[in-house]
Amino acid sequence: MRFMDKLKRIQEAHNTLLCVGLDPELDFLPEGFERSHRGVLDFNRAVIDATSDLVCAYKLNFAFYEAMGADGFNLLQSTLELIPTGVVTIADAKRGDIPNTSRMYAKAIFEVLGFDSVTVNPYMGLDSMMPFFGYHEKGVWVLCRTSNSGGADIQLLEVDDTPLYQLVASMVTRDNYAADVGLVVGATAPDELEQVRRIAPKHPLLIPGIGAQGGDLVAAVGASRSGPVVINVSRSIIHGPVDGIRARAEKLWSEINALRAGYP
Ligand code: NUP
Repeated sequence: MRFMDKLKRIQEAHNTLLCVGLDPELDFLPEGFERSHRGVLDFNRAVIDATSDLVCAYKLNFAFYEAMGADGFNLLQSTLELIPTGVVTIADAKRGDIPNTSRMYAKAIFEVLGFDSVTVNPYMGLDSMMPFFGYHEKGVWVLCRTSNSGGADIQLLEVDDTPLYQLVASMVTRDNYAADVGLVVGATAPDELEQVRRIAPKHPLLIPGIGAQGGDLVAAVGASRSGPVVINVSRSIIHGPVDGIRARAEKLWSEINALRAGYP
């Protein structure tokens, strides 16, 4: 099944655009969880058990796992095993290198770990992303306009009067690839989100920045009117008392769906 078919199917089945970010930090594990890789796995299990019917995807940011050393790599694998079949998995690894090296990155993430999709960094150009784009049945999310304030330092620079993030959006969406290609656009940049939608009306967008980063939920959900959208929320769901995880996820699920219900 193509990546986009898997995403569409789960979004319809669970009536959701929500993706929960599994970004566990030892220091933020709720009470009752051991401060160890075993405790992190128990925590990820608790998050998945509490939210799997509310989400279309889980996004695992590699930084939080790599910071745990060798245990972290095993945790990526064992967490993936806990995610129900049908729910999309996103490796937020922001990869990209010379083609020979990117091939190994892609192999590790798609074949060894078995993720459905990965985030890639376009800074090294199209050939650095092609090894990822070559995978049938996988998804690739290209960083376009990131949610951090420093993203503007580079992404808003203009080349012949066009901001770089718009050139990235045009460059990666003008052709079809074996993999399904989407763009990462932060909810903290609602104007740019609109511009990206203008350039790529039908391409999937991965939208982080809701909650802890103060992003604009109305703009994020609005982007779903023309094409698929996945809205990631990490800290504002997974931080806090463990028995509140479901309620926090449900609140966002409801807010997102209330906005969608208002569209003609
Ligand atoms: O532009 C981006 N902004 C962003 O926050 C691209 C990302 N991949 N992320 C990631 O999304 C970030 O690294 C973290 O894993 C998640 C947002 O987390 P939170 O702010 O919801 O806790």
